[in-house]
Amino acid sequence: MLRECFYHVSNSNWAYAYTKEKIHLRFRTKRDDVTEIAAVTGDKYDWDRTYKEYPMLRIASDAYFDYWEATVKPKYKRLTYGFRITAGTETVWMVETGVYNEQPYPPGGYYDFPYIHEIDLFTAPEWAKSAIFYQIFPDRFANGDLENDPEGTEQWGDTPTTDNSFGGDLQGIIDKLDYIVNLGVNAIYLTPVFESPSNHKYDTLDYKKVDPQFGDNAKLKELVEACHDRGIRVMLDAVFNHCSEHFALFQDVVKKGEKSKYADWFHVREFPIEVKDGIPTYDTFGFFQHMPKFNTANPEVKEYLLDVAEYWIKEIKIDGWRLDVANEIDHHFWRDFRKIVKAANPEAYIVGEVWNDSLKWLLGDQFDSVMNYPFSNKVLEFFSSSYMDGYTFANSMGFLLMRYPQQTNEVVFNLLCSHDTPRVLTCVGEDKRRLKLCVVFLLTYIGTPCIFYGDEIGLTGGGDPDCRKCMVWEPEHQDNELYDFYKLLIALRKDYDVLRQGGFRFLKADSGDSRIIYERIDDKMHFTVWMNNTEEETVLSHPMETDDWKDALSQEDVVPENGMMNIKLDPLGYRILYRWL
Ligand code: ARE
Ligand code: CA
Repeated sequence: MLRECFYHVSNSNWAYAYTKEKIHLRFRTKRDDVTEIAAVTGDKYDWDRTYKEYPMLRIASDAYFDYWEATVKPKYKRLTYGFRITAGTETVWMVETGVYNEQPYPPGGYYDFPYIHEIDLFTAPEWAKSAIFYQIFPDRFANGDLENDPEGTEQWGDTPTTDNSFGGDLQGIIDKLDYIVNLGVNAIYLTPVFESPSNHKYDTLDYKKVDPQFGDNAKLKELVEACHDRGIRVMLDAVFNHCSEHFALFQDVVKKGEKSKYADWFHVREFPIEVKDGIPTYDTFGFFQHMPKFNTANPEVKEYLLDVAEYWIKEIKIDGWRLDVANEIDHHFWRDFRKIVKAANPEAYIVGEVWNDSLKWLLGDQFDSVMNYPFSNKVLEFFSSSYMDGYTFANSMGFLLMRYPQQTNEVVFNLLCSHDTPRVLTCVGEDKRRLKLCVVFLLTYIGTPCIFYGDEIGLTGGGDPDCRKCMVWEPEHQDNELYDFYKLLIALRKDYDVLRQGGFRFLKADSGDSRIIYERIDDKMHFTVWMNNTEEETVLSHPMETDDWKDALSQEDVVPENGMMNIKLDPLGYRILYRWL
């Protein structure tokens, strides 16, 4: 056994309370090295009377490691524990003080989960586990009111640039709600809508005022109410890392320098405020002088922005916040943000925009979720060509799943693309068969999926701003077959809880083979998804004991032969089978 690969840390994503009664314990070993692990547990105040062993299941693997998990239910909310690890005839024990050939005398030196406090529990909003989001960039979705079109509004459908506008607005979204409902999504995420001089509104002028080119505060309230009437939740975009350089309080600092009472609202390196050799004398988002960075550690700034966060929840009952550049704001701010937001709406969904490993924000005291770009990158890499094999893809997914507590994995914001990235159809070389494989995976995987507006009717686009083309509304220019495919898969996910909450496992993910099979399973249903990520027709086979399988899209019976299910797949084809348990 390679003891150097053993890994566990208490009170982290390796040991956390999943509910007020249950603790998830995770352990890492070298891949294919260990045959059995048991969590040996007890209450340190009366070990003998409370001793209990829990076999651990191997729940994921990546290129180097196997990951094991056990769900432990301590009788008295306290848990002291260690691990007994076996490979063949060799058995060792690992506790907090180290690895031993004999079981250390408990409980001294064992790991400790001191007490499950319900108030500390990380619970994500229940509705987010069943949400299917649709992301809208308001200027480009639908123009419902020509009166509010800004000066120089372009012809709808012309080429987007970093600066031009097309007149999209909130009335346009209201007008298209039937389209959104018909697609089947049950939540929308709007990029910023508050007053700002840009077309993307990520440089805010007024945090409590809807931008006039999108409408007004009453219109936003009307949109949210219209969405709620249709069972659609609404998440807005909170831009608290920075504001516009024309934001009045920043301008006060520009004018008065250190004498301004807002001088400490920003990170000014040098007064007077100016731009020297292209670099502002104050901190900004990136190096964009038009986006001065807030000093969110300043209590006045925190109070101002948290008031904004609370205002829109209380005022128009929004259902969540997506947090722009979330990783560059301090943790104190986000801890207070969560308290204020959850007090205003305990079911509010908090999604941080963090492109990297986000564990520090996902331990229950800050975000519920993050935009899962690492997921997008791997899904696009695997399905955009056939060079990555299933083994490598499965390893990537396993590695990502083990990053976060299960509570986050169940509501992590899974996307294929966004307003910041090239569109999925462009990433897969405009091959709609590959696009469909990405979408099947997105909509049958763990987490909360989000579809970027227009993907469903075949919009293409490279990086920003090309990914922000105007939505196409003429039916003759929409890919209706693709729309129906999205609608079908969205309905499938909505119809079957196992696709949202069930266990996940790869059944086939081999080296040198891009064809995969994976399953979703719970105590009622079993789904298997078969994917041929190659350009050749194939037959995928996997042992299946029972013969009551159906095709989830056609409902036709699919029967194994002599205990072997043989599924014929077209090039870049897929099939989804299911059975009731
Ligand atoms: C646009 C163009 C720029 C151009 C600029 C001129 O993209 O090339 O120079 O206009 O003004 C908003 C607008 C953008 C605009 C930008 C700057 O939407 O159109 O740029 O403001 O004015 C990193 C951050 C992440 C950030 C992305 C863009 O970590 O938070 O960069 N995303 C948010 C929003 C954006 C928004 C802003 C931030 C600013 O979603 O839409 O941009 O409020 C790697 C790194 C990531 C990096 C990512 C993308 O993966 O790990 O950290 O994200 O690449 O670059
Ligand atoms: Ca308009």
